Amino acid sequence: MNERLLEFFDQHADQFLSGEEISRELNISRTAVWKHIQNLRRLGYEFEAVPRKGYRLIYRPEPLRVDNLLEELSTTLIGKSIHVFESVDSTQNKALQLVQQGCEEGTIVLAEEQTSGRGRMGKSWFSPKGKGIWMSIVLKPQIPLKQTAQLTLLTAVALCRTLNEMLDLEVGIKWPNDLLIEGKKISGILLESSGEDDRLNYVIAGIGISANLSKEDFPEELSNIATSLRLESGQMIDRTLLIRRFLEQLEKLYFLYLQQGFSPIRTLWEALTVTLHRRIKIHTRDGWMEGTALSIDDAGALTVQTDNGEQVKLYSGDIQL
Ligand code: BT5
Repeated sequence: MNERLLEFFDQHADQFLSGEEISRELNISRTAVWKHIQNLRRLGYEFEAVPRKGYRLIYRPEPLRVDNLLEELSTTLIGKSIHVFESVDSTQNKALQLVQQGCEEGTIVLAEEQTSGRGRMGKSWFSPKGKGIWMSIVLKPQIPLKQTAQLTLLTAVALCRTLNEMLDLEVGIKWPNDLLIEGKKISGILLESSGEDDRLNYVIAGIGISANLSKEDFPEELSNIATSLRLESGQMIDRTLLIRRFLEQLEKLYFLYLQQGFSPIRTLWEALTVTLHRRIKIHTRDGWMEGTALSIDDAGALTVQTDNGEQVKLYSGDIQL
C-alpha cells in the first residue's frame, strides 16, 4: 500500500492530494489514508498537510547506495568491507560483534536508523530513519593506549574538512568531539576502544551526522542546540556521496598520522577549532569549571587556564561556549 500511495504522489509531483482523492484512488478509508501517511513519515518521508488542500510529498529519503559507494570509493583500507542495516540498536554494537568475529581493519557499519544510538557517558544520540549518517568504523592502529584520544580529533578534522569542501558552510570543531555550525551541533564522534599491556587492540569510531533532518524531526530538547546540514545549507544532502568523500579524507589523514604522528593532525585541528583562545565553561567529572582554553597537547588533552591562574589539563568534558 505504501508503494501505491507513493506512486500516486509521484504521478502528481509537487501537488496537493486531498484525503478524499487518495481514498478513492486506493480504495481505502480516510482513516486508513492518514495511517499510511503516518507510516511513511516514520520511514523518513515528509508531507506538508494543509486543511482543505490535503497532503503534498516534500521529502523522499534517498536510501544509502552501497553498490554505488563501493564502486566509486578510492580508499585502500577504510571501507574495504561495508555492512549496511535498515535498523540496529547502535552501529557501535554491530561493529563490536564484527570485531569479536575477527573483522579486518577498515570495516564499516552503517544503518538507516538506530533505536539506541549513544553518545558519551550514557547520553543518547537521536538517529531517525533515512535522515542521517549513523556509522561506525573499525581501526586497529599500533599505538599506545594513551594516544587513543588523538583519533577523536583526527576523525573530527576529517569530517570538518569534508563538510567545508562539499558545502558552503562554516563548520567548526568544539573540543573534543562535536562539529558545530553557528554554535549548533550537527555531528558527534564517539570512540570506544579496548587494549591490553598499554597497547590499543582496536578502536570503534562512531560518527553521527545530522544530514537531512527537518526542523520537525528534532525532539523539543534538541531544537535549540542541534541542527542539520540540510537546514543550514538549504539543500538535500546526498548521504552516499558525503560518506564516500569523508572516508577518502579520513584515510588520507589516517595514513598521514601513521607515518608522521599526531603533530600534522594537531596543526589542522587547531585551524578548525572554535574552542581555543576563548573563555569557556566546562562540565567535567568533578563539576563545572570556568577559564580560558589555551591549547591541546600531543595526547589531545585540553589545557585550561582557570581564573586563579592555575593551568589544568582536561582529558574529557562538555564545553558550553
Ligand atoms: C556524541 O556524544 O556527540 C557522540 C555521538 C556519536 C553518535 C554515533 S552514531 C553512530 C555510532 N553509533 C552510536 O550508537 N553512536 C555513534 P556526546 O558528546 O555525549 O553528545 C550527546 C549529545 O548530543 C546529546 O546529549 C544531545 O544533546 C546531542 N544530540 C543527540 N542527538 C543528536 C543529533 N542527531 N544531532 C545533533 N545533536 C544531537
